[in-house]
Amino acid sequence: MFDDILREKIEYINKGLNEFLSLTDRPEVLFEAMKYSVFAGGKRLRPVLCISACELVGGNKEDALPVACAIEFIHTYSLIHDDLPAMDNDDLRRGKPTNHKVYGEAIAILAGDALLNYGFEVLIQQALNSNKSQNILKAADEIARAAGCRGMIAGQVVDLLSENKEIGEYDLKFMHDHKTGALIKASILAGAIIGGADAATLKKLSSYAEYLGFAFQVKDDILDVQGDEAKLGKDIGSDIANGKSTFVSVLGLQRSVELVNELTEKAISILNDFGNKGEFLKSLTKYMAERDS
Ligand code: GRG
Repeated sequence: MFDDILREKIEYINKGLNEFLSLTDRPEVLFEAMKYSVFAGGKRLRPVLCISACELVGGNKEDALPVACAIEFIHTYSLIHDDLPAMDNDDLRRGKPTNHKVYGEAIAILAGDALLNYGFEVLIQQALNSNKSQNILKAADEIARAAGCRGMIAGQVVDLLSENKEIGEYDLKFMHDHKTGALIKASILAGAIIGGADAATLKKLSSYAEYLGFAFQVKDDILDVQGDEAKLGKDIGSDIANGKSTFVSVLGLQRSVELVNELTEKAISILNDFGNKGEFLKSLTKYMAERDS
């Protein structure tokens, strides 16, 4: 049941992404590079969260779709840039060659820039063409702040400055809250705003999003360490993985697993206030904690 609903939502989002990216213009390589990374196999967690939060508060998926797609464009830009030689210098993303490996560094930078810009173009167009433009602007404001200099970019800078250093739990939490937590939270709040949520509901969903985002990050570190251990065939749980501190290196594997479970329970308990309407997001919260990629 949950799997079917999730698949349906992902198909709906992929259709939307496809339509928004059906624009072709010159130069072809730019549009090709943008599409390459958007369709390279992401889980679509942020757009699913956005649409589900909209439905949770009584809104409909059609209104949330452009916002959900804009968020996925911005997320994809961040991954393209994160993989660049000047940042993480990764050859593979989602099991496929990274954008700069396929198109070269200059085109990858520009494809990332183009996706970031196009995300905001989609949001502005939506606001201009809607009779609920105020809500769309409020959602766009959440997304802009989460992606910007006090959000994801600040987290990325702290990440770069922390390379090859041991950092404590406080700094690690700051880094992840900004780098990944902020856009996850904005996805949920933007969806709820589009769905017409009142201030009290937004406050509740804000707490839900913080627990969910934190659990997502700790789980991501667990998956990274387990992936590296499988590759190296040895226990590296207490080392700094790839020159970076992780929740596993700071807290240990066992405490990290416990923490994911505790945060997931707290997130789910907030959804109890939404009755039956909260069931899908509850299952998604569990799915995110139990995922293996
Ligand atoms: C370059 C400004 C700038 C920011 C980059 C998001 C980010 C900041 C870097 C990503 C690095 C990373 C792998 C962080 C771990 C958590 C995370 C965001 C994983 C990727 O998100 P998923 O798992 O990705 O939702 P998919 O591929 O499913 O879309």
